[in-house]
Order: sequence, then C-alpha cells, then structure tokens
Amino acid sequence: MTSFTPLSTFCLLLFRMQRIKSMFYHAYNSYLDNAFPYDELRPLTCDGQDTWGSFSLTLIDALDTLLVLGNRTEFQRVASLLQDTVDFDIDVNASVFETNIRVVGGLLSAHLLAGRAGMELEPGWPCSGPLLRMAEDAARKLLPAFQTPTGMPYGTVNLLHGVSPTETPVTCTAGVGTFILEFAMLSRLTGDPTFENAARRALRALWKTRSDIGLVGNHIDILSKKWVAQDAGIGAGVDSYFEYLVKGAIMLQDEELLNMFQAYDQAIQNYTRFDDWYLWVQMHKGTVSMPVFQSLEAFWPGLQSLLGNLDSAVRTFQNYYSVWRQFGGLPEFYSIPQGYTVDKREGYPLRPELIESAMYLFRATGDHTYLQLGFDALESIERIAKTPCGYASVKDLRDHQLDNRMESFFLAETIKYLYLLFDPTHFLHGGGTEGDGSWEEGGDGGQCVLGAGGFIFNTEAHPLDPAALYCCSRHAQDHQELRDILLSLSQPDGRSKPPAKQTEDPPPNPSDSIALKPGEKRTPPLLSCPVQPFNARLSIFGQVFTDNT
Ligand code: DMJ
Repeated sequence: MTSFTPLSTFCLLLFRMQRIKSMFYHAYNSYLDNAFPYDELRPLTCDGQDTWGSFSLTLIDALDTLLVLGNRTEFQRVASLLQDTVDFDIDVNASVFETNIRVVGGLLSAHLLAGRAGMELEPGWPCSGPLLRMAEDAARKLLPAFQTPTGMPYGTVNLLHGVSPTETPVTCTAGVGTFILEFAMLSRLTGDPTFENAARRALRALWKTRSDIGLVGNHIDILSKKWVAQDAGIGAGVDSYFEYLVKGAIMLQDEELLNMFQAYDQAIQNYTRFDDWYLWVQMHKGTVSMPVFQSLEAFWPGLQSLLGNLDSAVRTFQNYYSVWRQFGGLPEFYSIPQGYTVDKREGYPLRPELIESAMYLFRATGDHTYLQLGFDALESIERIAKTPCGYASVKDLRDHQLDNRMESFFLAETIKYLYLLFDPTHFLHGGGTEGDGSWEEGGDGGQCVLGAGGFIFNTEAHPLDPAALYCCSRHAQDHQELRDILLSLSQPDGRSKPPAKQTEDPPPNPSDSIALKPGEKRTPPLLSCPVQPFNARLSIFGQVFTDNT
C-alpha cells in the first residue's frame, strides 16, 4: 500500500501528522508548565493533581510518544529528568494494574527505544540500563500484591509498606490478567524470573475459575476465587485480560496463552455476540445481563485483526464507528436496543480504543474508512475538548460539558495511535530490515538486532520489542549459572545441587501476603480497578459500575 500512495493522499497524511504533533505539544507543554511533577494536568483550572500515584505519571506515559513524533532531544532530556526526580519509595496506595501498564510499561518501552533515541547506552544495554532499573524498581513494588494463596494479585498496594491487611480481596478480571507482557519482558531482560512467574501464576489461577460455559465474570475475590460480579463481556474490567492472552501469545510465541484465548473466544462468540455487537451476559447461564456497548470494547476489532479475523473485525468496527458518528465521540456506555447513551455514562474521556482499532484495520486493509475515523477524531477532539491549557475529558457528549481532567493515556495512547494511523511507514509498524527499520547494538556479544520484527503494544500503547527477548537470554543464562555457583558454594559439602524445579503454583508463605507491620496506620483503600470504582450491589442489577456523581 505504502509504495502506491498517491501524492495528494501523501500530502494529506503529512498535514494531519503535523496537526497531531501540534495537539501533542499543546497538551504536553501545558502539562510541563502547569502540572509537572503532579501525575496529571487539570485542563480547566490549569494546574496539576496526583491521581494514580505520585510519580509524574503523564511524563512517564508520554515519554515514548516523544520519540514516536521524532523528538529525540526532548526524549533524552525527559529520560534523564525522570531518573533524577521519580522515586517509587513513597507511602502511596497505587493501583497494581495502572502502575504496571502506565509506569512499568512506559519505562520498559522507553528503555528499549533508548538506542534509537540517541541516548548514551551503558555496556550491556538492552539487558541493563537506567530506565530498565526504574521499571524493575516500580515492578518490585507491585510484587507483594501477588503474594496470595491463589497467586491472583490484590488490586492496590502501598508502594512503601505493601498490601494493607484491610485491603479488599475483590478485584477485576483485567486487574488479575494484565501483566504478562511487561513482567515477561522484565524477567527476560533482567534474568530474574520472579516477574514472569508471578504473571503466569495469576493467569493460570484465573483460567481455572472460568464457568462451565467457558466465560469469566467481571470482579473476583482473589482469596476465595468466587466471582463477585458475574457479568461476562469484553469491556470494562475484563478487556485487557483478553488482549494480553493474544499479545502474550504473539510476543512470547506461547501456545498456552493462545489456547486460553481461543477457548474464551469461542464462548464469547457463542454467548455474547449479536449482530456483530458484543453484549454482557451472565457468566454461568449465558443470559443477557446488559445489552450495552462500552467504549472500552472498541479495542476488540484491532485485536481480531491481529488474529486474522478481518471480516468480523470490519463489521464490528462499523457498528462502533456508527456510534462515534452519532455523538462525535464514543460515550462510555451505549444502549444497543435504545440506540442512545446510558444515564451517567455519557462521557468521553478522550479514550484511544476506536482509533487503535482503526490503526490496525487500516494496516490490514488499506481501506480509507479508517483514515476518515482518524480525521473525525482529530476534528472532534479539537472542537469539543481543546482548552487554553490542554485537552479536557468530555463529561457529556450531548452538550459537550467538560471535566477538569486530562488522563495520561491521552498523550500515551490517543495521540500516538492517531499519529501512527496517519504515518504508514513509521518504524513502529515494523517490517523494516534496513535503515530506520532496525537497530543493531548491544545485547550479549553485541549481536542484538532490535526493531526488525515489529512491536507489540501494551494496553497503554507502549511498544515492546519482541526481538529484545532474545538479546538477553545469554545474560539470563549467565545469571542462572552464577546463582547455581553461589548455591553450590553455600552447600556444606561444597557440591552443587540441581536447581529447584519451578512449581506451577508455588505455595506462598501466608505471612508474606501482607507486608504492612501490625499497628501501622492505614487508609482503607478504594476498590481499585482499571476504569472506575465498582459496587457489587449495583452489579447484581446489571449495572456493573457505580454512579460516580
Ligand atoms: C488505558 O489506560 C488502557 O488502554 C487500559 O487498558 C484501558 N483504559 C485506558 C484507555 O481507555
């Protein structure tokens, strides 16, 4: 497709890429001027606030977007600034899910792109480096959440003290199953298998809880393994679990993950699909509990295209695009039978999912419908959400009221996917074996070829390079050999013992499950999950999420 792009289309694409750059810098500069070091910009009051932690989240999340837009000098400046200013040793209750996808994912991706960004690389990169150490540091803070009898993590962890004894054991499905990409990459780069093992243990435990008809619900008690919210669907609370099974299978060439997804997909197609929409159904009976489309579901056509299910992906995309055209954005919830928004769910917080699907489908089909969606999105966001100080979440798509919030995913994902949609030759689309397509340096023996096989985007649009997994395998082997030697030296008879076999479900020490010391002051944390607070009582009536008024 790219070699035959007519000149007029080419110029149009270039023009749109420029506009997206301007959008990015309008928001980014405003964040730096008015909100840094807080997590997020408040675009109506032109100041900042901490939201998901207290780690300059927007800057971490936006770091790789700088490189995507070609700004190597600012990438270098910010990478150094973050190393000097961000500290994860803080007494903050953080979402395990959000910290992983935004912070660990953002730092890992920036680490892997550091060579291309012209950063000075330390010997051993990409198997070592300051951004990798930061990612590892952040991920280590999350590990106490995984020390549970089931291996499924708590939703919230205190970065300094670990999991509070009063922490709720109820978390959403995505909060259990969205770790394998970042944790496996971390383990393979650093040679420490702890992260990947934790993610796999959680995935296997979750898999065992599926219903007889092969579906999972929305919120689970990670201690009792009981489903607390039994609505099964592909949207809020579940979405990235399925995404990580597919992308994990691709990135790690892992059949177990693919088999899991395919079994789920069969049940999803059987029970939840209706006219190429996906409804919410009761996980044990398969009866419809909510005939609603949620904006978070719009990632699904993109995921289907990764699996080659193009026909179905195209039809579902058309359904979702019709909702976009109706409102000039995607409302959080859309009632399919009524063809209208759902009460209290009329907002559009500038989410990326439909644009993300458009990017994949444009690459797969070359159909200009997807460029049109990108153009519509660009125009809508400029018209409805732009403020003198950034871009604001739309509180209500019917009257264009705004909220004083700019989520970090706007710069990490929405802008990035828009730009990549309009730049079909971007290095992140992969396929390059020369020039800009690959990057050769570092790794064990200096034979690391990065970027030649494409990238896998984590659920926050942070590109991960599957080729890097192989750069550090010798490094990991050396680590293992060193560990074995140290172990053998510590044996009384000096003889080496064979390394202990990794069990699938290692029983944790119960005292490890809570890292806070008795008597310490704790704030009862909110139920935490990717999207919104959850109220089990309302879920019984088929309204999965609480009214946030
Ligand atoms: C992002 O943080 C991630 O894409 C997550 O998987 C879902 N929610 C937001 C974007 O909508």
